[in-house]
Amino acid sequence: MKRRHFFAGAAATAVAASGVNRVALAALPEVVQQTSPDMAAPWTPPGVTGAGRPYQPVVTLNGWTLPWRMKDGVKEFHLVAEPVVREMAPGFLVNMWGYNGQSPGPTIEVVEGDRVRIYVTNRLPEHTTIHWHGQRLPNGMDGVGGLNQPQIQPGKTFIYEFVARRPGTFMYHPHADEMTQMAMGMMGLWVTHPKGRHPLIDEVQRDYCFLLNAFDVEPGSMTPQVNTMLEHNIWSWNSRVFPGITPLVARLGDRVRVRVGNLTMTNHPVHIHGIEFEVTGTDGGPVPKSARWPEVTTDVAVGQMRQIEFIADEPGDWAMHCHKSHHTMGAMGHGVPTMIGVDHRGLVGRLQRAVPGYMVMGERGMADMGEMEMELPHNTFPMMTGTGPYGAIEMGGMFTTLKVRADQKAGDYSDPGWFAMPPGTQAREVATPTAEAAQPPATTAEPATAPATRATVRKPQGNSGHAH
Ligand SMILES: [Cu+2]
Repeated sequence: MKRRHFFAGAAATAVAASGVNRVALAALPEVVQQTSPDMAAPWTPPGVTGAGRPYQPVVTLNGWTLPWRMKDGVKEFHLVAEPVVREMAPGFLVNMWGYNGQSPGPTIEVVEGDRVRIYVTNRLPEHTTIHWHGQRLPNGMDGVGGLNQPQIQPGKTFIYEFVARRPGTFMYHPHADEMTQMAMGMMGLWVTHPKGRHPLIDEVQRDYCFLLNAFDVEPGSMTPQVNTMLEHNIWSWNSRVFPGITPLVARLGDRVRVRVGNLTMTNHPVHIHGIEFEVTGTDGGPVPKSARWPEVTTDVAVGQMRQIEFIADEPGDWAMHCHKSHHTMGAMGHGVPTMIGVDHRGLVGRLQRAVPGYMVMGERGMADMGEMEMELPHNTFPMMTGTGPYGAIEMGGMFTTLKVRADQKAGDYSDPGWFAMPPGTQAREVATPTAEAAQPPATTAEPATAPATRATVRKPQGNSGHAH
């Protein structure tokens, strides 16, 4: 009797604090955890009575969809805010805060018109809340700590409950100590599918989603620095970096949708090779067809979502990346001096006597970094990394591939391997007509005796330079 009173009392207190109705007194939904950073197969709801309307599920890059239970016509979810360890790339582990074992948290997928109840349990060392970015909902469910609700204290569980009123792509993240909690990886995606046919939402064969996020993890350490505003050194998609990001796979001719949300503190021009796409929706809703235009890059500003669509009608392995070249790099500091054109001859031996192991780098550009087997500090990843069928792919961070294949089966998201190019369709070396034309451009700097205003220009044809 005492025991029962105790539990009833505890539940009543939690409910009173959350200000939600009595249905909450029922047992909490099971907490589903995911510890693998592998991309989960699309989650199709169980075919139980009242499971809701069917839809084409999304696939979260290196992520998963949170299962729900149906209770009295309400879809119930249980999110647990907690410390997690995320593998950002093979061998590179970072201490983050996330939800249900991962950062980002699981994707929540519902259908327009669904009544949704989300239990949020706080296992962090400080209070938190969840804001449902972009959703139409009652003001008290909007999740801004202090403004719309009291904070969820450590150890407590709150309930959010509302109807998913409009279809689209949304994000969720704390609105409590945002700087720290988002820098630690607390975020997730929410997809509301349209009920029935929607004039502005086409059916697609593949529907991918991911969040742009960023971390500042000192090489050799495991915990992000949370006060960094712009100089992050880890630029990631769903808390993963190339070569750890799953490729987007499509069958030739598929209509593909990609939903990209930005919860970093700078914009990211997301670029896809080989196809043209249209922005068919934002976090504000579907874009009218008359307002769409073809693009190959779309800038996703801070706090925005861009939903893009294309027909995968060109077979191959197409690069897909943020077009800011520093965002396709690994964890190297930006304090490295530019060494292009600097003549190191005669210097290395002397430097190595003072600094054993000193290495000349960068005097021909930085491409050598992609192939160099440098000894890295513990727990980081190379600045340029990943190997393709033709050598090092000199990228890291926000980079992956779009793999389009004629023989990819419908619903098969597995990596088909590298593209076999039809004979005669690949760039190749040409036999040089003269020895002179094969000369590489000079790399030495101007003579030390030259006046400061003088520059030597050499043309690729091997013509001697002329002065300016
Ligand atoms: Cu970027």
